Amino acid sequence: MAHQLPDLPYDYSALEPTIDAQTMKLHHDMHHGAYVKNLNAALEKYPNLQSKSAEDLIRDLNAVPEDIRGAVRNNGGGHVNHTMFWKIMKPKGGGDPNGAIADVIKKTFGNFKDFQTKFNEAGVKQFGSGWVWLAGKPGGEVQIISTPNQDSPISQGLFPIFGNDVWEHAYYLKYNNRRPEYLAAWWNVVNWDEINQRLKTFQSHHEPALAGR
Ligand code: MN3
Repeated sequence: MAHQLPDLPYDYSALEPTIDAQTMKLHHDMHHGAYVKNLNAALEKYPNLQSKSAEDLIRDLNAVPEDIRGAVRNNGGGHVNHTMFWKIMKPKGGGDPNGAIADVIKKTFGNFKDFQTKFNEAGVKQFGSGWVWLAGKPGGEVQIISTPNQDSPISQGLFPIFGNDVWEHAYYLKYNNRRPEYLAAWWNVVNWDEINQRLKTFQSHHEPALAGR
């Protein structure tokens, strides 16, 4: 099997009360599990693509054979997005951002509160299923974007510094149709240390956003 479902880095109940254990179990085992299974199935008849990382597959979707392009876009994207998602959350997370991400947010959005408001608004406005992101641009700056379905910023040439899943499967059992409530609560489980690691990876591949200003 080329791609494997990563273990959750904490128990199913670890993010309660923000995210309930049943949601975490279904979300990780069934939803993420299905993306991995379907990605592997799509790649079955293309052995030469099986050694490519999921990130590399979705980075250049035009290079993926047309008959599996949609499956790779959805399931490769789903695999990459969720692999990030579990890590950028943690029990007893949240609070104000620290380190480099705090600086980037302040310089780009003025302050953390305004950034949160804009991020949450973009998540609320994403029609149907999708994600809201803080994405890094090739020039080194960052922006808030949303994407439909399992589309990744990687496919647009952007770097996913972090994102929140606004599919109903991420929140419906606990928050029902109240997506804004979920988006507001989600900051309580954000893992700023992991996000700082991802920011560092982004900045090592791109011109640092804040250098020389
Ligand atoms: Mn999901």
